[in-house]
Amino acid sequence: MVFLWLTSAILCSILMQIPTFILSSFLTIKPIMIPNAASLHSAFDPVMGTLSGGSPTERRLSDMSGYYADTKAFDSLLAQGDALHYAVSAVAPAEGEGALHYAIGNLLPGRVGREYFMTKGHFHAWRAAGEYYIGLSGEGVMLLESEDGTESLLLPLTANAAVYVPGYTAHRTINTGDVPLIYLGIYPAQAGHDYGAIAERNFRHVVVDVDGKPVMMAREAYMGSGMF
Ligand code: M6P
Ligand code: ZN
Repeated sequence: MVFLWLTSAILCSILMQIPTFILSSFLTIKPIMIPNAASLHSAFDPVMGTLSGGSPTERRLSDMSGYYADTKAFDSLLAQGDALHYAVSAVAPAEGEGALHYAIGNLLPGRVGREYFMTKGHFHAWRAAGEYYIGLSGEGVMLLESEDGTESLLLPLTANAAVYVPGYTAHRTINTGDVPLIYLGIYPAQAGHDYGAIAERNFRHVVVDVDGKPVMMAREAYMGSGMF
């Protein structure tokens, strides 16, 4: 009796699986693709600004030609040597819609004239893409500018602070401290970098040292101020 009951229970459960089996063989059910496990984990050093498995990009002072307002100060600094200005190490574990990439940035301290050392700054090629910046160490600010250049915003980027960069917004990182500014940027894989507009017209504002404090000032006002 028990044997009969067991056999019919097993038969029933096999029969119940059949429709699912047939269905799944006809429907293309996308398997969950887990990329190479090693690329899913990376360790970063919040003070050294390194990231395991990242692909590195280095910007030297000469790469910043045309970005700083005080060209005399820029030329005399460059004459002392083409030093490393900032380094970025990016991890791209997956591509396509929904995927995220991230990078650690290490921006050295210093000034060109009164302007603090900064990144080139960019829009995203896919304009709607936003980005999170997370400060790890050092002291800095993020300069944000709307696409039409009419709105600017300066936000602190320090350890334990996050800055959200909305889509359609140019963003530049600026080191206002005395030690390297280390931060993470997390962005959609499809964001892309568009440097063209900034290389051509730059940000409308500069961030300059006034009595030891960072001040955001209209570029034209700074140029005509006699401050350099
Ligand atoms: C962050 C991220 C990177 C970016 C880097 C340097 O780490 O936003 O995508 O490349 O900062 O900024 P930029 O590309 O403007 O030189
Ligand atoms: Zn970005």
